[in-house]
Amino acid sequence: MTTIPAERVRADLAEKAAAVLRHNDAGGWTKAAPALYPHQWSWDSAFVAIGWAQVDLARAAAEQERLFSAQWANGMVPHIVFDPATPAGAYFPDHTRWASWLSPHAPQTAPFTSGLCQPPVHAIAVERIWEVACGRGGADAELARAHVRRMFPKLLAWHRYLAEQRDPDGTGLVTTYHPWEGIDNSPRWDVVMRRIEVGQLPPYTRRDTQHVADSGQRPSQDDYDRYLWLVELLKAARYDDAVIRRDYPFLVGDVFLTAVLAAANAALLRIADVAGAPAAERDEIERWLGRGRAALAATLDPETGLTLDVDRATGEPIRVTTFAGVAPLVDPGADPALRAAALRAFDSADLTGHPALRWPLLPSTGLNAPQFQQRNYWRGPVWPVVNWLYWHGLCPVEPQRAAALRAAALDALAVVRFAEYFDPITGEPLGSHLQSWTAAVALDWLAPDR
Ligand code: 2M8
Repeated sequence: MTTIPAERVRADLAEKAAAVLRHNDAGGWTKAAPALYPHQWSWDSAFVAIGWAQVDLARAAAEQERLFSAQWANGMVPHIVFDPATPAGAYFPDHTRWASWLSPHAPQTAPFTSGLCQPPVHAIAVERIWEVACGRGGADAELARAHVRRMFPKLLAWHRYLAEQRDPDGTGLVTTYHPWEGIDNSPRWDVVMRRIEVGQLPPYTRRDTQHVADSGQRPSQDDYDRYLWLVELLKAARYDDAVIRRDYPFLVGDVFLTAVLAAANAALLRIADVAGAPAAERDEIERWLGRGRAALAATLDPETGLTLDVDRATGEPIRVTTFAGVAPLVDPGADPALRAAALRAFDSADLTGHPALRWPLLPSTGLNAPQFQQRNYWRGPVWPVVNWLYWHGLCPVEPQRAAALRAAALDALAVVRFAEYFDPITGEPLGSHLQSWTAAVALDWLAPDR
């Protein structure tokens, strides 16, 4: 038997990853997946821009600018920008179900959006585009400089929305309104979801289970009813943050969102010079950053070393082992003692050190957790993009660990290719097999400067 040299495998992977982005390219923006997710998703598009930077820098910039063209007037970047050309019924819930125009802040003409947001990876992507362009110099650097300048005020408004509307008391811990704000059916939400009583729900037909035939890989019907009931409540509140904060059943102080925002604020500070940002704006970002880091430290459970989300209704920490428990690793500037605790949990048999793992990667839910389900979406499988975020955070402070994580991820991707997520034990690819953000992080991991 002949073995294919690792270099050839990687060159082939990069070529195929670029082909996935081209395949999912809708012209200036990229479908998160061709059939399952035929619109532009917020955090997907940030990763996608990082991937495009390896293929076509102008296209990377366009990806972000298209997403932000639908930014709400209050700074929120919506979690979906719906493609007016995609036939109604291709994805559910569509823009009519969201009716985001009920908010005076939302776009009142197409392309319409959803009424939620997702983790703010966007500044991290702008910084990466800038870095790649600087490595190339010339016209690429000029293009990226203009991109940074255009994006900076939009990113600032976006982070300000999160700092002020999702954390009005200035505690630093940012609040999530809905599982669809990124980590869909994670067991992190179980305790809050169980409390939700579904009222008169307009009838609906799920589309996701038509694309992913094995419904065991997707959220349950009970979950789906609750997701949609929350959307009805958000519409009744006209997506007004003040109303939502007062009277709404899903409010979680989210450690992962908080850590991503900290990393994104640090990235925003690093590109502030390129953008020519005034001192007052830098001070504002510094304040958000300090608050976020302090809040993360306050969520540490000393017994397990995990940072824990907070159920806002009861003020209680949510005890479950998921990747969010090691969220401080996403932010290289996290408090060193906090990082040390997170590293111990990261290496433990609860997470990357479990002997049954096919590759030592971070699973969405810890393998020893009672909620762990190896093929069910965010309840067990490995998500390559999540591993990219942790790898990115580890690079400056734990270079050896970061190198090991990247190597394991590339070994995995050589097998699972561009699956949305995969079984952490068998390595079976799951969900969509042409997921844009998986292709994008593959391209970045394979970049010459990585
Ligand atoms: C998943 O979420 C969407 C709803 O937004 C869905 O299940 O239909 C999540 O994995 C989310 O994090 C991701 O951004 C989206 C598109 O890939 O799919």
